Amino acid sequence: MRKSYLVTLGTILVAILFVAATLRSGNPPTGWTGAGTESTCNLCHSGASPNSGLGVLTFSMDGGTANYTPGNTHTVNVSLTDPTQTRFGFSLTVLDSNDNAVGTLIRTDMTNTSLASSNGRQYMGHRNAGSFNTWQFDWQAPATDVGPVHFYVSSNAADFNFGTSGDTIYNGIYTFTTPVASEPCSRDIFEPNDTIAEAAALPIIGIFESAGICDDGDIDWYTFNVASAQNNILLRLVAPDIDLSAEVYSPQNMLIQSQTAVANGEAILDMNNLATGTHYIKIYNSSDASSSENYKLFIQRRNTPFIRSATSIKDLTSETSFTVYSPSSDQLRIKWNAQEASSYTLSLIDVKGQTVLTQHLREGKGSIEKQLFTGQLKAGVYWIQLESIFGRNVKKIAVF
Ligand SMILES: [Ca+2]
Ligand SMILES: [Ca+2]
Repeated sequence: MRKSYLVTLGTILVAILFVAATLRSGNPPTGWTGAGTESTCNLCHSGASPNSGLGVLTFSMDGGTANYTPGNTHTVNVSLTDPTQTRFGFSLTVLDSNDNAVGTLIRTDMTNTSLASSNGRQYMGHRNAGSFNTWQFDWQAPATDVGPVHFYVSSNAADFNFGTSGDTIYNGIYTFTTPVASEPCSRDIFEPNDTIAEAAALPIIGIFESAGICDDGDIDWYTFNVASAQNNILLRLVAPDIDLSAEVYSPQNMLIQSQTAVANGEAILDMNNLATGTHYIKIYNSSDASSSENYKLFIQRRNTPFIRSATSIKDLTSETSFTVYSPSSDQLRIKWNAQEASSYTLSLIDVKGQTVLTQHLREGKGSIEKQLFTGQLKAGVYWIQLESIFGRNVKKIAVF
């Protein structure tokens, strides 16, 4: 009977003591939405880099439209979740493409939202920040079509420790246009962008809904810039009807990654540790069908690498982060917490790279614990590997 001991745990859990931090417990200050030359909440609230946490900022108008109607009043929903934080707040303003305020923001929830004006701009925000994290208000569109309008949102998930550290900021830009229902290309605000020389610049974060591929062989090129910080980029292409493909090229025009969003699906391109400089995105029709298609582009950046997810944009690196302990001399127990149901392969690999034990698992979400019996193994160093569609994690052990 061999005894097994844990020699090193690939990841040492470090208890990080966030010393401080709550967000503006009353109402948010104005002028911090990221619109135009504004900074975001991150200038004062420190902690993780913006958009780098486990949280999700969501934004919708009228339940998910990409369009506004001149003169109409639209209902806007903003929500922010972050499983690691307890207090939530946001600030938002609306500008046209010339950075001029556009339309009218209207409070409809006097308990949970606040409205302020400064320098000719309106700011909708939280009121008396607390655990409340889903806000609703109205926006009346201008009387005439003013082209694309952009909602700039900076939100804060805070740890409620009465300071500005330990908070995570989530920023987003959400663009809407007037509807032109029948022809995708006539509502494509980025055209002409048919060649790489005509590529349209995308902000590094946000959702872009006003784009389409036409049935005349249209190709859409975009650029985005990568800085030395937050050089992990996730691009998501959603195409409801026909197969569209996305390709991403480096500043040297080398293909980095390509994915196809099959009909009624999406493609996720996770690109980590990118070089600094201007990168290029190409969107084109990769199906046999000659048809037009509206699509959505989501782009996000952060400091920590993205691990590909088949289902959604969120940090799933923790999906395969496990702990190991040895309750008796001949067994190891492996524990992890699954955010979603998934298939796993749990393996024990020897120093020659040979897999000596394998378990194929199908698990629901929640806390999972599995055991490996090591009594028959030769003494030596082994690696435990837990792999799923979300990623892979390895820890080294020794069997004596
Ligand atoms: Ca187009
Ligand atoms: Ca085009």
